Amino acid sequence: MRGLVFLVLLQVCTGQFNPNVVCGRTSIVHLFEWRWEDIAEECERYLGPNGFGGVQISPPTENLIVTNPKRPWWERYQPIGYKICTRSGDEQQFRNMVTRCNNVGVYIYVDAIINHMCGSGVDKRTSSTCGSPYDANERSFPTVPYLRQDFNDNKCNTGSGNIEDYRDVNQVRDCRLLSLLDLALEKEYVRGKIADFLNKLIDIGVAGFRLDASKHMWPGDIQVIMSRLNNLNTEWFPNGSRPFVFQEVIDLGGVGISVTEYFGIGRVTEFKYGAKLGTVIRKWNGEKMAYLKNWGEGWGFMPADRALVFVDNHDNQRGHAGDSILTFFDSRMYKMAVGFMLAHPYGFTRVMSSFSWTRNFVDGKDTNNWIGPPSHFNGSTKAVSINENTTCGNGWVCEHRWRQIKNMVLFRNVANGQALTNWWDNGENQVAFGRGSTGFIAFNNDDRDMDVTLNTGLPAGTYCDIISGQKEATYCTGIQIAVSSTGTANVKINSSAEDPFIAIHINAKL
Ligand code: QV4
Ligand code: CA
Repeated sequence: MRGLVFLVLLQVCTGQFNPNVVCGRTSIVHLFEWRWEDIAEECERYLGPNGFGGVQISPPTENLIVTNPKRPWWERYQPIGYKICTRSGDEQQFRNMVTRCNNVGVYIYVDAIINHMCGSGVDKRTSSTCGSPYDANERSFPTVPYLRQDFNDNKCNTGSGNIEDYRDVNQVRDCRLLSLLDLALEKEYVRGKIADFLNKLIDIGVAGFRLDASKHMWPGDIQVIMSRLNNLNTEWFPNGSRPFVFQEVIDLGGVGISVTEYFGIGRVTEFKYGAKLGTVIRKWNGEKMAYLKNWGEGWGFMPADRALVFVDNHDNQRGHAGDSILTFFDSRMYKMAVGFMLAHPYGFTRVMSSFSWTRNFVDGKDTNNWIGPPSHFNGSTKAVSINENTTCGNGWVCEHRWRQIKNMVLFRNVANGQALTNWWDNGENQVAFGRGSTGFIAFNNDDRDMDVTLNTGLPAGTYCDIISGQKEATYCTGIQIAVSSTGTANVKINSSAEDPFIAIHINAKL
């Protein structure tokens, strides 16, 4: 009897670390700034059929409309209430998206902003995406409603009321991030309003949350709010499923707040991952791919079962020139980095899917990094159009549809649960490894050609490289790789190859 109670508890407690993806699916994609209608279509026509586990969506909550600059993407990080009503769509479109995506086994993860509302200095005549009233100066958000006493103005100990020194934990959590009105999360009333809002989304059918600005919230407060969340909707999820939680905490190892404080609540974003991988692939600071042999905890990253990993995100893809982060702007290196991430067992993986903009670096900083999604003159977001060759149009980059990336998402599903095996490197930037007897990948990031015979761990046969092409019914559209009866393969990769890596797996065997 006691054992039974324990088991039940265990299932409930581990839920928040479990991504809730359909068994055998292993990645989610951030469809940054996409409209709900387009996401619903994408789930059905592309993500479901290609083994994606879920979608991180942009914040669904009503936000203020910023006109100077004109409709930046970041206006959505300034909520003025919890109505589901943004440039991505209204509540009905949101419900439609969740239902349609869930029905094809692609789950929805909401970017939830619960640390703050809009900026403190916003003029009350500024409009909002659903026309709801609010008054930042009066701290009044009537659609929730929140009032003056629901914010941390009195608790914050800085002169400006904003965070002035990141080394002071009290400031980081009780003062305003970027002047954004900081909610008093220790208050019963505020906790209740946030739990109601998240529970509404859960009941609609979402599978979990990205908790924006988690570093700026006391872990104890988050914990209490999370404990009040409903189990997931049983129309799609097993009884007793807990919402998946991943907390946005940027911890690059400096002073201040550590990711470890958040491990009890759910997963945490591992920002070291993309920063380090970018440095390695760019070969900066003497880094080499050979050093990736102990990638993961060996590099000082958090435990694999706590990590949410990514090559770039919507913030750091807009970073300064000279940053190591790789993005679609550096497509050749980017594909290698995403390929490496998806092949490597460490962490739960998120693929980025962006819209394009024209960068304008001034003193190393991109003065255009505010530019919002492709939009019409009236500010409404443009639809994602699909070209005949399956890429996207209208300014949407759709990295997740790049053949190399899409195929590596499938590779990760095939290799799920298999350990990293048969590591090989040349001491420089030629490396290879397998995933048990399910998959094998090799990279040549050196300036000389690669021509070696390696242990793949795979059964004998002819395989289609899923980077230069893929397997169609009975043939390969790209390179073929022969695996011998002893599991070895001759791997040739020219340093000048369009994509200097190859990958094979058991579902791409002829
Ligand atoms: C500015 C000044 C303030 C000043 C204020 C006065 O910076 O010091 O007091 O004007 O009006 C926008 C502007 C920013 C402006 C702010 C308030 O860019 O210049 O403040 O609005 O008007 C996104 C953007 C921000 C944007 C914000 C709100 O990145 O530029 O701010 O949305 O619209 C830390 C945190 C981490 C955070 C990261 C950006 O630890 O949690 O900074 N990341 C998340 C999101 C991110 C989002 C927020 C948090 C806020 O990933 O996208 O910020 O929700 O590292
Ligand atoms: Ca706070």
